Parts: sequence; structure tokens; C-alpha cells
Amino acid sequence: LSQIIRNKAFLDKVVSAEEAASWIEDGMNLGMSGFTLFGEPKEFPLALSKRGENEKFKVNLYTGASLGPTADQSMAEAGIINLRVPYQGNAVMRNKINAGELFYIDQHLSHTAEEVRKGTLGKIDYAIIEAAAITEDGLIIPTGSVGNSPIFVEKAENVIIEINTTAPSAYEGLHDIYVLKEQGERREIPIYSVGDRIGEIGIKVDPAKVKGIVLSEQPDIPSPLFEPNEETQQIADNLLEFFANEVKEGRLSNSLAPLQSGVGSVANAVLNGMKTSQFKDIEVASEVLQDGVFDLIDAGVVKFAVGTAFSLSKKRVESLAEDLEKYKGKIMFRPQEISNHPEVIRRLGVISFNTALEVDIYGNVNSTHVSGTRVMNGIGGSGDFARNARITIFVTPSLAKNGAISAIVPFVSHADHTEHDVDVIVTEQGYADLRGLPPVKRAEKLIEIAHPSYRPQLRAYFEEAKEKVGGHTPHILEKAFSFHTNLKEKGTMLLEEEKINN
Ligand code: 0RQ
Repeated sequence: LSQIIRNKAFLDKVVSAEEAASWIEDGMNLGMSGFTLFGEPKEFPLALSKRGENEKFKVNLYTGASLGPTADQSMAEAGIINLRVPYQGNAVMRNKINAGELFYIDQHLSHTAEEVRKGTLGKIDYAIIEAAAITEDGLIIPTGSVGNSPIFVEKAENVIIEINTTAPSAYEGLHDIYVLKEQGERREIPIYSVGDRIGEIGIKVDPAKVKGIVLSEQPDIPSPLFEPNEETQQIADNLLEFFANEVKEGRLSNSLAPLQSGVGSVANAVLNGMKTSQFKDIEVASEVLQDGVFDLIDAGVVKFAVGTAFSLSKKRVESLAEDLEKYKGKIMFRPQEISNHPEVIRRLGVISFNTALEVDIYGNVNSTHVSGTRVMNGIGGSGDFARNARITIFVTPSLAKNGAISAIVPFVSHADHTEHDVDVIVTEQGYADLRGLPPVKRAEKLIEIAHPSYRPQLRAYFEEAKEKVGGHTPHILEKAFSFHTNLKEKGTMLLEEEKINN
């Protein structure tokens, strides 16, 4: 253990997870490490959830992003969360949020650290951080994510460190921890190219604040493996065709520009498609690094990748220790406040692509709320990148739920990314390049990439809106949600013939 906890001031602080959990009081604010199931403490939240079975208390839980079954799920099941910020992706938690059993603030992921700094989320009573090691000079070495851990540690009154004794030692040196000063005292963030190292290898902590160290042997939590299918492959092909056209037009070279990709099936299919494409020497400046990025490093297509967290399949979790050695000098993790910072994204000229739930005929995007009401996951980092990227792309299959839902609708039922932030939409039907187009011309392009079964009713809406209402962005407000109301009443967005014609 003294090889892992190398500073003596920390060694005598080891306590059981139960003891650490017993320190938490009703109403406290907890800042926990963890992002897309990586780098989260596991023993501590399990012990806290267990305590919740016999005792009545609730905490507010702030993290980097989504946590897994041992944290978000067990704490939601135990009913011990009052408020969750800024992102979640767990089905049990999602259902509780939508049932009104716990509160949720769906926040841009680059904003949370600033809110903590300003105090709008209250003081952080405890920071609970998973770590691979504590160095001689007392730096906390995070594991597979950085997220918001540095700001939590800085602002917390007390710190609990969960040392994961199974974490690969090669985590040390992977992180680039840079913490912003207060507003008014800030200068530029000195990242001028993707791989610039600007910070420390670990998180500084005042040893006096460290109340306890918990030990864990629990392995990292894998995400599902997304094998491309016919549909995601077609979306990927269309996106790669868009990139190829940008090269042909002289706006990009074959190394493109630093790429940010969302998580999930389409993103993985695009990365997969790049293995055999014309593109090479690509840099990745993303939030989450998933399997596809490693495959591209292996294929010699990606030369450097920076993010704030891993999101890996079981296979990649198993080979992580080896992989970390292999990819040393080719990957880096920064706090999410930096990886998603508008200044950095704009300076590097990032190309961003994320997944939409629905898009309207003028290019507004809903990424978060099914039928405007039930939250799915959250906006995550998609807004940080969408507003500031050099090219902002959203991808989505044109249909959901076996054709009952069209991803292209007259008006989005919830707006995450406004038409002002959106450049290109890609479905399996093709891509709509909206750049340089006024609203009525954007609508023409977007109707073309809707599924053929929905094109007639989208066109009918658009023509009627132009004819009867007109204006810069024509809408018939009484019918703007006709697809959604039809879905609610009839179980499908497909309108009957007479509804389309009247
Ligand atoms: O439902 O799970 O019941 O089958 O939504 O849809 O097509 O499997 O796509 O897994 O990539 O998720 C937007 C949710 C897409 C995700 C979203 C249903 C569909 C299916 C999932 P089932 P798919 P994905 C990086 C950046 C926001 C955050 C973000 C997301 C389920 O990508 O959360 O981009 N993005 N962050 O059937 C009703 C519609 C629907 C619909 C799809 N219009 N109405 N249901 N579905 N469209 C990550 C971070 O920042 C951490």
C-alpha cells in the first residue's frame, strides 16, 4: 500500500467505506468523481446506499457526468438523492427523475465547475474522489476520468479518497490538471495545440482536509459495445462523405480538424469508418474517449487524443493496463472545464458531432427530452461543443421506435441546440448542410433527409406555413406539435391522409 499511497501524511487515514459513509449528514452536498462510468468511487456510494436502507437522509450529488450501477443506480434505488447535477444516464435514476422522486439539473458540462466556484450549488461538504495513487508530494492521481474532481477537491470542506488498488499504475502521467483562477484574475488557457501539457499530473489537496481514505478493488465499469449495423453504418458513410466534400472544396485537409465525437452507436460507427477512409493524422479533442479512438490509434489514423474520460467496452476495460502503457504520450485527460471550454474549442477549431433525439425543419435540435417532457440523459457536453465548434454536426437515425417516431419534426418539443448553433444534420438518408442558408432553404434540405414515409407530411406543413403565415421562419403554431400530439393519441407520428391535406 505504501507504493500506492506514497505520502506518509495520508497512510494513517485509511478507514472502512462504512465509517466514511457514516460521516455524511442529511442535506449535504457531495462532489463525486466519475464520468461515463469511469473514475467513480464504488465502495463509498455502496456503503452510503446501504446506510440509506435503514436511515432517512438525502444528499445532493454533483459529479463530472454519468455514474454506474454502484453509484447512481444504488443511490437512486436507496432513495437518498435529493438533487442530481449535471448529467446522468442510468435507467433507474432516469425513471425516478421523470416520476418526480428526485430533482435533476441538466447542465452544460463545462459550466458546473464555474457554478461550484461561484457557490450557486452551495458549499461542497465532501469531495469523494477515486484515485490510482497519492504521490510523495501529496498529489491525487485520478483514474479513468478527471471530470470536475479538481474543483470539488479545491472547494470541499472535507475530502475522502477512494484508492482503487487494482487501477493500472500507468494512470500516473496521463492527466493534465489545470485549474482556472477566479474570474477577473484569469488569463488565456495556454492550449495552442491539442497535445499541449499545461498542468500537473495530479490534483493538489490540502492533507488537513483529507478526512479518510477508503480502499477498493472494484474494477472499472464497461459500457455496451456498439457494433455498427446497417443504419449506423449508412449514417457514418454519409458523414464521411460530408468530410470528403469539405476536403474537395478546400475547407479541410485529409487530417480534418480536431474531432469531438459523442458517445454511442453512431459515433463508434463513424470512428470505425475512418479506419479505411482517406483521412489520416487526425487529432481528437473530445470529452469522452471510447473504443473507436483506440482502434484508430492502432490503425495509425489518430495521432493524439485528449478528453476528460474513458467510456470503454468490456474488451477494452480488460486490456486497459496494457493499453495505457502502449498509448503513453498519445492520450491525455483534462478537467471537463478545460476539455469543454469555449475558448479552447474555438481556438483549436474543433469539428463536433453528437447525437440528436429530434431536429426540426429549421435546424433546432432536441438532445434530451422525449416529447418535450421526459428527460433521457442530459445535454452533456454537446452544447459546449455545438456553440463553439468550427463545424457543428448532429447525427440521428431518421426514425425511432419502428417508424412510429420521425426524428425530423415541424418544431422540436424541447430545444437544446438552437438553429444558430447547428451546421449539418446527418441521417441514414443523407446529410443536410445548413451553412449559409436562411430558414426556408434549411427546411428544404432537412425535409429531404427525413424518412420517405414522413416527407409528405413535413412538406405539407411547411407549404401551408409559408402560404398561410409566412414570415422569416414560417410556423403554424396550432399545428407545430401535430406530430407529437398524434403520437400521444394514436401511438404514431404518421398522420392520416386527411390531416396532411388540411
Ligand atoms: O430507445 O433505448 O428504448 O431503444 O432513444 O437512441 O438511437 O439508440 O441512440 O444511444 O446514441 O442515444 C440522444 C439519447 C441518443 C444520446 C441520445 C430513443 C431510441 C432509443 C436511444 P431505446 P439511439 P443513442 C457526449 C455528448 C445527449 C448528450 C450528448 C444522448 C433511445 O446520444 O443522450 O450528446 N445525447 N453528449 O428509440 C423518442 C425520439 C427518439 C427516441 C431516439 N425522437 N423520441 N425516443 N429515441 N429518438 C456525452 C456526454 O456529454 C457525457
